[in-house]
Amino acid sequence: MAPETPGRETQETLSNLLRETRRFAPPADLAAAANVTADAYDEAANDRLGFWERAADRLSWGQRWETTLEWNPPFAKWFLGGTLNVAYNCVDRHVEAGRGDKVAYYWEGEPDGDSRTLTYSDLLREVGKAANALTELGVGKGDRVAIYMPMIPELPIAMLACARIGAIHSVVFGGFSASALSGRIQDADAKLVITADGGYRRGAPSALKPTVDEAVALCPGIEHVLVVRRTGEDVQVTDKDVWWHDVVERQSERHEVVQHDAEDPLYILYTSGTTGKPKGILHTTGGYLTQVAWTHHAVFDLKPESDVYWCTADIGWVTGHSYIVYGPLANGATSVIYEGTPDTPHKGRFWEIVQKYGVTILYTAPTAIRTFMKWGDDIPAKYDMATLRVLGSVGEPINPEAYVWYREHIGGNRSPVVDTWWQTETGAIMISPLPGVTSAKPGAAMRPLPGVIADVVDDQAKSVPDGGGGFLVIREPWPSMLRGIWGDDKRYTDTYWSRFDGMYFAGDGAKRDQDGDLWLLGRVDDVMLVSGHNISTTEVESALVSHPKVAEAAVVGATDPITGQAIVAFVILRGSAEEGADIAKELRGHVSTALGPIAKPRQILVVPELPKTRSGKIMRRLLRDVAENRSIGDVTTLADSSVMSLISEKLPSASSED
Ligand code: 6R9
Repeated sequence: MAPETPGRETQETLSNLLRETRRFAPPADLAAAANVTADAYDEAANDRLGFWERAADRLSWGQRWETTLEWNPPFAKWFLGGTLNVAYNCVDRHVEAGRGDKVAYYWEGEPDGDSRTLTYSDLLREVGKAANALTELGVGKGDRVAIYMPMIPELPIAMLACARIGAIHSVVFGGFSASALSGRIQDADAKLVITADGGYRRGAPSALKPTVDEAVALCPGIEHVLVVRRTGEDVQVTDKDVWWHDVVERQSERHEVVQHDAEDPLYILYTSGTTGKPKGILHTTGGYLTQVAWTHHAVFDLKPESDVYWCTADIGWVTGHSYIVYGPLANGATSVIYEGTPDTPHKGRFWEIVQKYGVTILYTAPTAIRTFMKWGDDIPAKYDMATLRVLGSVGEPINPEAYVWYREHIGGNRSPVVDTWWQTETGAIMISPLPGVTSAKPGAAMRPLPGVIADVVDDQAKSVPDGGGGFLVIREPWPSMLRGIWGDDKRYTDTYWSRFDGMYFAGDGAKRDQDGDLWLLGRVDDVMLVSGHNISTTEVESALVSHPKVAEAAVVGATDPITGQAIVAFVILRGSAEEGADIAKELRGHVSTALGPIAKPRQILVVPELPKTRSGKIMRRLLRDVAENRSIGDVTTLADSSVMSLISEKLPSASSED
């Protein structure tokens, strides 16, 4: 039986307010040459496991598997009996096939002119040396290695070296604090940390090593700290430290490939979720690589011979693991990696990089897109971006208006946008249009990919009909699914598999429209209950962003004596918009027209910034504290903790009257 969620059982499921009629069909030339056609849906529907077997056959296996799937809910094993090496699949096999001179990464540092090009042959040598160095440092199969690095080539090299020898990496985003880092090192019981003296952020060196020193002081299990010299700034050297340029550079470039079992762990990646201790999400080898490689090939229509692909995420997040490192390299892609921020040294930096490398596929996040909208259309207009042919979005629901802006101002109205829904836990993209198949709707993730069985259910676990809203679930195991939470099977079962019997519950709300297409509506923890209606934050935010003066919006439900909860909206205006006295009235009227009076915010506050996690997701929990005049809760996961005081200052001017 599903546990109770107080207050929700008797309520209607998510209201479905937004009406969107725009459609964008795939470009004819892209459709004609697409890697994946509509047949894939039929193939997978007829024989789901056979479909994933064919996807697995895109990889090179030492020994082919015997059992495709062993499912003891909620524990799945894929491709049992099979052996493979992830690093071999990502690097060696491309060199062996004569593509050693092909560029794997164009790396662009933040300081102007700082760039490096690594071919697949270069990568093979670097990964071989790093794998030999890890062995010399006493790291073996199954050992955990914490990686805390800036966005430099040594980061994917370190990950691949771990994968090569079967060590389990745990990449910790370089913006996390010493206590976050030490907690993750301790939870995984890592024996080595790989780091750098620092990286470049917003035009200046930003040190990492002091944070590592502070963390390692609390972690007696750490035997060595392997340090890349990136900025050349002075660092304190401890007796555990070894320099990358000493230990790695003197190693042999040759490292014999060893095969690992398909279910051997590949990595742990911590995700904090909304509350509680971070969860160490565990991914394994064969199923993970199968699904990241296939989805990267299918969703981005990657042509390794001609495409230049750029995912702007940080490798410290799952998006970087799956779609900067493992997926693109398994497919032999040429990718761009950029070290810095989009506004350094100027706000056209991304578009300058697109122009410089002739980027053809761009994968970024709605938070970045809305920031570019705020900065103004004139900035991307200065650059030649005619090479772009597919655009992707990930991380949050993309508001229809942001989608249309991205399509028009970045994609020149010619490139399809794929809105890709997935999670750290799912490992790979689960719901997304296919660029050569789907007539996409702005703001919709559309359909589960072939081989993925997703559904929207009500609180009784029944599928909602077309036009209904509810909880997004996955009904069948998928190859790249998490295999558990590191060291805590019970938490794994409780967190993901207990809300609905036999289904994976992702924590997101969704609706299925009249055509059966899926729209993500945000985390269910954020859903607002207004006069008995469950209203999604995403829909109200999208209505606000569709107003020409609004660049970004976050809405929350605040306790209200009459309606139970009332909607409070925080908005950032576009660069060109004036904050007139009547803006709140104007926007309330706009939402009321777009969605209906039930969704009209009680209050609208114009703010300079919104609180975001370091991966760019809006933290509505903190805005609820502001809206309910409470003292503001835990801000440790905020990217910029000063944002909350900027927002609180705005509060007295909040107007709630028409
Ligand atoms: C890949 C990633 C997962 C959560 C997920 C959902 C939100 C991600 C989305 C999306 C709507 C999309 N999310 N992609 N919501 N549309 N296309 O972001 O992983 O950091 O674990 O976050 O992000 O709420 O549950 P992760």
